[in-house]
Amino acid sequence: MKKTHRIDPDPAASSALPSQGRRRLVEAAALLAAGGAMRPTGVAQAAEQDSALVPAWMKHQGASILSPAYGQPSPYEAHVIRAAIPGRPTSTAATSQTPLADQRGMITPNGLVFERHHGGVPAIAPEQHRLLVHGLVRRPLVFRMDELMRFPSVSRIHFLECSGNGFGEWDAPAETVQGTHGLLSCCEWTGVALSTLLDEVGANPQAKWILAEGADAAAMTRSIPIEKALDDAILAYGQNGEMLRPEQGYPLRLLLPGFEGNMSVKWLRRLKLGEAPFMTREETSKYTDLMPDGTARQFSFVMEAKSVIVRPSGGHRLRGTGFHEIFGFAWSGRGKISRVDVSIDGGRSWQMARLQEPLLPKCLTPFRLPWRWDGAPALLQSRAVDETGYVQPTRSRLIEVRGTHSVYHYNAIQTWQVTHTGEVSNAHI
Ligand SMILES: Nc1nc2c(c(=O)[nH]1)N[C@H]1C(S)=C(S)[C@@H](COP(=O)(O)O)O[C@H]1N2
Ligand SMILES: [Mo]
Repeated sequence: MKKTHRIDPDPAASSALPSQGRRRLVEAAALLAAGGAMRPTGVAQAAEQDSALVPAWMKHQGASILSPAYGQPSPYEAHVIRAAIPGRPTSTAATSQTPLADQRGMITPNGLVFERHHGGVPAIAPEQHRLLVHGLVRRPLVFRMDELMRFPSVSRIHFLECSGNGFGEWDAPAETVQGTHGLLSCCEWTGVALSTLLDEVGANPQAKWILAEGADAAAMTRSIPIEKALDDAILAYGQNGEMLRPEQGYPLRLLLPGFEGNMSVKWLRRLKLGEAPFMTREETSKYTDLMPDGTARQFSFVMEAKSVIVRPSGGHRLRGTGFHEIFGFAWSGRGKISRVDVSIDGGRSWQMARLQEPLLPKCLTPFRLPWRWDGAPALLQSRAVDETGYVQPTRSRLIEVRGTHSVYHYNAIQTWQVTHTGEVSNAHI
């Protein structure tokens, strides 16, 4: 019988390990956990009772191929779904949130990507969709989808975050991480670099801004600085290996990596080049940040560095003391994440988490820290640092600078409180 390693839930047992410091101890625990079972009692007996334990599904053929032809998650994962933010005026000017606590790795599956629609999801037949590019260009052009898809293509993995993500955290804390951080996703986007298309139409040197307009009932319009358009903007038609989902802008969306989600205009139908920003509704009365002195901060395009622990998080209950993996995401609209620190004591002391590779710019970066819970109350926090040296602020520091009149761009350190019974909840400290 194969011997399994075990992690003793008794904290005193840790003294049996060589004294290599607490960091090494928890890492050792993690390795042991990877090679063995958390509750080894059942495993030892399993070998002897193997024949009795042969499950029913080994005794007959499983389901056939193509059932269904487009695959679905296991029915046992039916609880992993988007959730609507309650209290919205209509179901079409509305928002649903990504179930981050159940995301396994960097990529958000297409069916779980949060949705933000200002006028519902239009049903667009791709052969009827057109993209008009005009204004300060040498030759204004109208593109069909099949024409756009003949251009050289690019694929890149980027997060997309609504600048309203966490808006409730200014004063009304949500219970789960889906509620606090769920206006966030990360996909591999495929399409044409906007710079390629601008070459084709011949952007006039006076063109400094581009108006992007969506073909939805909201006719979402935003002004994009030309530097961003030429840098890394994508006209995306692909999402995680398939065509865009209708909710994400089928058949064509703008994707502005690292910028507030609102500017990644879905169902993109028009780009107009001009000399100045176009001052649309969504960049004047909305998507501006009211500062403590009553003035408004305009054009806060970039999503600053942020992170959150998703396992464990609000609504979870730790099942017993001993090993638990702390798992979360960090991201920055300015580039790569360079470090994530994790605290289990509300920010008094910090440990460096392991970052998942490859480290990509403007991309969700999963982080992990092995943790041995001794049963004492804990305050779990994560703090992201990006390659520019920007450090994610504490809640009090953010409020000191920004006040509490803002809706958008809340990026404070999140605290999850763990009680001695293992209940996890949102704590504003
Ligand atoms: N045409 C159009 N584009 C849009 C929107 C919209 O309502 N209409 N919502 C914006 C907002 S506020 C966000 S946060 C993102 C959300 O993208 P997603 O629904 O693909 O997650 O799309 C942006 N692009
Ligand atoms: Mo948004």
